[in-house]
Amino acid sequence: MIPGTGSLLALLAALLAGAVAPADAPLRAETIASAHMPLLAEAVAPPGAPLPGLAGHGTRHVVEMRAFAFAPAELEVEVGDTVVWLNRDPVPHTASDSLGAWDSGTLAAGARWTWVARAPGRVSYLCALHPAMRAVLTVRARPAP
Ligand SMILES: [Cu+2]
Repeated sequence: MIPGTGSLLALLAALLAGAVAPADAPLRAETIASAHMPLLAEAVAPPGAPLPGLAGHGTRHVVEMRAFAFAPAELEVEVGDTVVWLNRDPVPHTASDSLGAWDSGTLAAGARWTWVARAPGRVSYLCALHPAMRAVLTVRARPAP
């Protein structure tokens, strides 16, 4: 048997499983609580409850990790906005700034990680576990009132 064949098959099976996972699968409470820097309100939210935004502090954006890709792969937000990475795959992923400024840590299947944009800039990020998973995040300065 060729070494690595088993893990390749497992990866393929995981990909197929991810492709057919229901889009509206409910999040599990324990995965929400295990996110690295949860907003307090999110950490105590019951499973399936809508996530409260940061009241008066910008827009909430969601990036899904699905079928070994970030969706959307390009996202523009403003300073003060919140970005939530949500792992829809049956395997762990990370969202890791390629320059090392921020890192979600390992997000298990169904887990999410919330991050608030603090400064303008354009960064590429990737999954540290699957470096072919890449995306770009642009943070724009908030327009003067
Ligand atoms: Cu990954």
